[in-house]
Amino acid sequence: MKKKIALIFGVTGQDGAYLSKFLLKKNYKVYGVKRRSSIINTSRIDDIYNDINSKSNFVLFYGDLTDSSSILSLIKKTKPDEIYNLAAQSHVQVSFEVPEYSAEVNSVGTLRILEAIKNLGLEKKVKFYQAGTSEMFGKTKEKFQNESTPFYPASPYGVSKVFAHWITVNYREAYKIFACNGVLFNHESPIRGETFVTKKIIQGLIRIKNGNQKKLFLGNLYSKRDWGHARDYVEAMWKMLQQKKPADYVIATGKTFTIKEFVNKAAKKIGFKIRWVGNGVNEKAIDIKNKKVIIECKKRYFRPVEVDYLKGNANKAKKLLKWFPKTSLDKLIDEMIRYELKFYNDKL
Ligand code: NAP
Ligand code: F7E
Repeated sequence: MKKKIALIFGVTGQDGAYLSKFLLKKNYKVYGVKRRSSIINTSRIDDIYNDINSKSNFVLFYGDLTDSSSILSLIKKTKPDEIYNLAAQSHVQVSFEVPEYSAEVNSVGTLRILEAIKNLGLEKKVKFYQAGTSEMFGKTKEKFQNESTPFYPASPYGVSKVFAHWITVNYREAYKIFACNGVLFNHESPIRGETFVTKKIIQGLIRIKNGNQKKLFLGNLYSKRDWGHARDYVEAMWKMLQQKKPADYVIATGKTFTIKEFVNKAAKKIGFKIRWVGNGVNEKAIDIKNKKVIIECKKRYFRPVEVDYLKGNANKAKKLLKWFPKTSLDKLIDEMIRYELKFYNDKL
């Protein structure tokens, strides 16, 4: 049987790495698009990347979502059955500092891929996945967010993804492209980017424990997030593209925790006994054993507008995709800690 071909934009990111490995296991030929950077940016996929072997099922090309010509020529060259758009300026706080670039990549970049599919006449052949986000719900007041919850984005990142969501729906309706939006809630893993809060907390606490760092500086401890595992979530992306009809799906665990609860769980597992003192930006955590302050809040990590509360309802995905989250927050934290400890000869 002919191998299915997938083209992944954002292949060097957390989800790109998990999705590539998932699709290779399913016997796909996977083409990935990486952008040029001044240092090598393939660390998450080095274990599957072999640019010497011309028969490899995993091949990388240079390209960029700000560059229509590269998008068009890569789709033409690779002739994919499925395109996954995971590429983005994905950091919410950074999007306040580079709002125009975030829109250029996240919004117009998505449009560029859809236009390329249309202009190459591939509307009937290619299936398209768009990486949507719970950040689109932003300041919502709904207790659970699902596919019918109105969007109220609260950052340039969230707003840029709302455009990407609706342009995907629009090209599905106008040109009958098999295009799906996955509205994914936060998902983490050992290879999560180091400036996202879960990785920052675990890496910081382990460094403190090993004497390589004195303090961890955080922002708002009271926002709540619905955290799952990236490995579980890439399976949902693939499942969306295997359905008879294209549709949009919320992917979430249905459980939510504050950042402080995450810190408390991680600190305990790493072997700290901590006591919180103070309020707001003056809140601190003290290591009870040696009375040292190990966590402080810093104004610079608070956002101009915060998304306070996210909790997803993935019933549609459970029913139609038979998708279920497999990893609890505790298991996720354990896995992230185990991975981090490898850099310290497993010492705590
Ligand atoms: P990530 O780790 O930040 O990866 C983003 C990827 O996009 C990287 O490969 C990055 O390349 C690439 N990229 C950035 N700008 C680009 C450009 N101009 N042209 C081409 N590629 C570009 O993000 P992730 O956590 O894997 O998330 C994957 C997607 O899901 C993103 O679209 C994100 O917005 C969305 N999402 C993520 C979550 C989550 O909790 N993780 C939840 C909902 C939605 P470099 O490696 O060179 O930086
Ligand atoms: O922040 C608070 C921060 O940056 C989570 C992206 O993948 O998920 C991610 O966006 C919460 C926020 O993720 C720090 O204020 C406190 O309330 O880990 P984060 P995010 O903003 O939820 C969504 C679904 C995406 O789509 C995005 O691409 O933690 N927080 N102190 C902090 N956050 C960070 N980064 N750093 C801190 O020091």
